[in-house]
Amino acid sequence: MRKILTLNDYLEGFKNKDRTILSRAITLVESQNQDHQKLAQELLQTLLPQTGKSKRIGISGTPGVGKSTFIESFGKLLTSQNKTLAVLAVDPTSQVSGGSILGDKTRMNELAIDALAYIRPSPSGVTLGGVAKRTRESLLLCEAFGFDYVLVETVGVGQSETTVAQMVDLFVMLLQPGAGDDLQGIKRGILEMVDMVVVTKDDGDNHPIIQKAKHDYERALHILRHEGWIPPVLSCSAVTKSGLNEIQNVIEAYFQDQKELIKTKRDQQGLDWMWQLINDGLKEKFLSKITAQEFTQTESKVLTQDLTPPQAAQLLLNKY
Ligand SMILES: Nc1nc2c(ncn2[C@@H]2O[C@H](COP(=O)(O)OP(=O)(O)OP(=O)(O)O)[C@@H](O)[C@H]2O)c(=O)[nH]1
Ligand SMILES: [Mg+2]
Repeated sequence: MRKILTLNDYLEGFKNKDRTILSRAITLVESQNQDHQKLAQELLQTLLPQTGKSKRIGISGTPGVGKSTFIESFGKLLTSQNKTLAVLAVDPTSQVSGGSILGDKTRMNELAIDALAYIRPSPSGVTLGGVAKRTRESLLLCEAFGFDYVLVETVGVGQSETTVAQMVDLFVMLLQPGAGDDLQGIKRGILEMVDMVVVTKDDGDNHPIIQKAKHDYERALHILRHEGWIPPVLSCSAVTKSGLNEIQNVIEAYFQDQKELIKTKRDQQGLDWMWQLINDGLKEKFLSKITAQEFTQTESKVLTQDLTPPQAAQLLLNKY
């Protein structure tokens, strides 16, 4: 059995830059066990003053668009400049497909053994809501550990994009025209969230399609976002590595020049997080006050029209 770690063990491990301790701290915040949760909160509280210094970048896109390969190439570019990075994955589908974690392992081969990089696959067996909560906390742990960058990879399915957009400074959408990512196919809500678009796989015969798609995306973003930061549209090949330097330059310029925007974003994200936790906590308390039977009975009355939905809701809320 592994030794049970105390708060001090964790803090000591963080001070000594011990990766094993970081991994165990993330496991601690992912744990459902109440004692673990209590210790995790104490740890986060103690480490809080050391957080906030990383560049938080979200990487999203449909399955197979090239997220992991991009992170591998971009990550290697960063580490070649002696910069450190942590990679977290938010992937609610991986439990179903089972493929992505394996995929990530094989596609981040070099980064996985790079001493300046740290890769943490998705937590398994938790719902998206749970993943979100844990990823936020894992992100803070990585910051406290001192990584220059924290990259969060998420597959662009359902709510996960919004979830990640709400915890990063720069939300990057990877797109692959010709594989379903034509302008018409992209949800408007997503274009409203992105801070940067990267067209992937700009190699081989793809170049002409990609040039055209870039113009389309640019035009769409200009129509949608005409003030403040207008998301740039770039392209790269994670295989030939072309375009990666330019992407890095744009990213660095964003962090350099948009400090105020990033501060506003982080402030808002902090408040949203607090309210999210209040909502979750209230709901949990409310649900614990009412029995399953009371719920079923009230639901039946709504179905038989003995109660209107507002009456039913009021009846249950009154019990709280
Ligand atoms: N030609 C070319 N192929 C690429 C490039 N980037 C990724 N690929 C290929 O595209 C496929 C999917 O790449 P991944 O990096 O696993 O994509 P992903 O978005 O992480 O996929 P999921 O994690 O499953 O959602 C792999 O076969 C890669 O080799 C690129 O820049 N050029
Ligand atoms: Mg992947």
